[in-house]
Amino acid sequence: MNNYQWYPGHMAKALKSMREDVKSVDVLLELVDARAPESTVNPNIAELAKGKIHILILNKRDMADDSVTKRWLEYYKGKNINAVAVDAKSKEDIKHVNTLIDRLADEKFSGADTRLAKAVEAVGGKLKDRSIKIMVTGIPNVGKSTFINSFAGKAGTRTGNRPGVTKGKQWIRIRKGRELLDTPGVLYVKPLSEEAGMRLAFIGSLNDNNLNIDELALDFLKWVIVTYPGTIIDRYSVPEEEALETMEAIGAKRGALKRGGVIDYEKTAGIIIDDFRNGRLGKMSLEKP
Ligand SMILES: Nc1nc2c(ncn2[C@@H]2O[C@H](COP(=O)(O)OP(=O)(O)O)[C@@H](O)[C@H]2O)c(=O)[nH]1
Ligand SMILES: [Mg+2]
Repeated sequence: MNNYQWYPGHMAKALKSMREDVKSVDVLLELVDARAPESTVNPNIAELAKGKIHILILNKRDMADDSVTKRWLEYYKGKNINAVAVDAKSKEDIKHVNTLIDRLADEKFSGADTRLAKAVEAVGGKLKDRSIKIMVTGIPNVGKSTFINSFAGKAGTRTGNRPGVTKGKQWIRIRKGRELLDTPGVLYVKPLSEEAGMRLAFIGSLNDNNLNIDELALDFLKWVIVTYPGTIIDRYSVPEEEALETMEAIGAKRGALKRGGVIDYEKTAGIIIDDFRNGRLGKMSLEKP
């Protein structure tokens, strides 16, 4: 059976909630994982982002292979897609996102606002400055909450509930003329292939409770030994052999043993996956353009 299942029920429910919120939004910041941008992209984004500024944020760039991330950015540029690579915890990177939003918002809204302002003035009125509304979206575990915290910063003040936003959600005024929805839009993806599902599982975007962790770690070892040779040797000081032998060697080395000295596969698998997800195996990309 395929270890990398998805759940259409979640997807439909999440989409419904997001469709409501997105109505009052000008800018959609779509977070994907810089290590696997293609597999972590939102399936319904084209529909949701229609008429809005859409920026692809390749998050966790600090965990990805820099040369591959650079290629992804060139790839998106070639497709006229706004994309920027960030580490959500870096102030400097957050600044880059703000600069990009300002530039795109100026291009898109300024002209229209000026014309509208002139028309309003002509009849003796004054146009009230309207805030640009920003929303973050992405599949599970791409760093939405972390990004929102950094992006809102200390200056972020809640501006209270307003019509058009789902109950329990609020706008945060992040600076003059910019408001951010405090809750991200979560969407789920149907993996396009078993490999895509595997990548989602590696990075923790599929529910671990539904995964066979031993199988996941074996798949990961198979992949990493071929793609980033030397990684396993460096980290665990064991030879890189067949995935199963390598896993057993890691288990033995780390003392992940059951009664009688047999390898505890589940524990060993947990160590490997945890090391990868916490960046302890080094910077790696799972997909190339
Ligand atoms: N290294 C690194 N870790 C990140 C980054 N952004 C988020 N994380 C980590 O990724 C995990 C999931 O982040 P979270 O914000 O909860 O993701 P969400 O499910 O999309 O809200 C957490 O352990 C974060 O600390 C990043 O840019 N770099
Ligand atoms: Mg979250």
